[in-house]
Formats: sequence, C-alpha cells, structure tokens
Amino acid sequence: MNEAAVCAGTFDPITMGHLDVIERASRIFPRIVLAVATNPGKNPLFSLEERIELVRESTAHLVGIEIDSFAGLLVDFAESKGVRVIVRGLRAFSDFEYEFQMALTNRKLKPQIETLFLMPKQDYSYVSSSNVREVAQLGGDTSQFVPVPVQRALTARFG
Ligand code: COD
Repeated sequence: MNEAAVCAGTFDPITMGHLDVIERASRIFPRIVLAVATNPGKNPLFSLEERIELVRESTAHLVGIEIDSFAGLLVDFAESKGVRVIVRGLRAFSDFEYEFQMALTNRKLKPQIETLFLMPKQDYSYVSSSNVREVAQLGGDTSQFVPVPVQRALTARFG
C-alpha cells in the first residue's frame, strides 16, 4: 500500500503492545508517523522529550518511521502531515467504546481521514502503560512488557 499512517498515543511509556501494533502497521504502510501527544492533562510520568526519545530508541529497527509530537486535534495533525489513515490498537472489548467514539468523532471532523484498528499479538493484549508504571513504581520486573530502552529508563527512575 503506497500510503502513510499515523499511530498516535501518549506513549507514557511505549510498551510491547504499542510496538506490536506499530510493527504490524509498518508492514502495511511504507511511512508511519508516530505522534506523541503532549497530553499535559494526563500528568505523564515521562516528559514529552523523554517519551519521544524512548519511542525513537524502541523503533530504531524499523524503516519509514517519523516521530513527532502534537497538541491539538489528531485529525488536524494527520492532515498537516498529508496522512489519511489513523491506526489504533484494540486490546480488548473494553477498549472498544472509547475507540468507537473517537473514530466516529474524528470522522465527523474530517470525513476524508479513516481509522484502522489492528489487534496486537495475544501475549501483549493485556499490557498497558498504566500497569507498567504501577509495576515499576512498586519495584516489579517490567522486562516482559516494555522494550529494553524503556526498561532502562524505568530502572533509572525507580531503581
Ligand atoms: N496492545 C495494542 N494496542 C495498544 C496496547 C496494547 N497492549 N496498548 C496501547 N495500545 C494502543 C491504544 O489502544 C491506542 O490505540 C494506542 O496504542 C495509543 O495508546 P496510549 O494509551 O499511549 O494513548 P492514548 O489512547 O491515551 O492516546 C489518545 C490520543 C492522545 C491519541 C487521543 O486522546 C487524541 O487523539 N487526542 C487529541 C485530541 C483529539 O483529537 N480529540 C478528538 C478525538 S475524540
């Protein structure tokens, strides 16, 4: 497919689940824009610069990846990049309602932009950034859930 796609998220931090979806998308699309949301309202554990750097290091093995940040509407960001496809990961049924509302809202805002859902490998379908943060904060081993650069950053932060 000679198209590009945006994979957007807070990525606080990027997990093996995110990475699985990004790898699947990059097998379909030659160009992937990874859009790291500033999301100050979520009070992220990692700063925007740290999240971008961890996304960069964790996706260094992939070709056709661009990394950027955004603060406004995702559809406006996608349009500014000349991208018509937003890729989202669907972990479980519980993700569906939120994703459904977001996809339809985005379609109302910009009908020319399509949302595409990809499911991760089953092993990663339960992984979330919030669980990873909690395990790390409580001294648990996060190595199965996150790429190596993230594990290093979590160890540096929490010991
Ligand atoms: N397996 C598969 N997919 C996963 C996994 C996993 N284990 N973990 C996360 N994902 C997927 C998520 O489902 C999502 O598709 C993506 O990875 C990113 O996840 P997060 O949690 O890092 O990021 P979100 O979902 O908090 O990001 C939300 C946005 C910031 C993209 C969204 O709020 C947004 O677009 N904001 C801009 C404002 C806007 O445009 N609003 C209008 C739409 S309502």
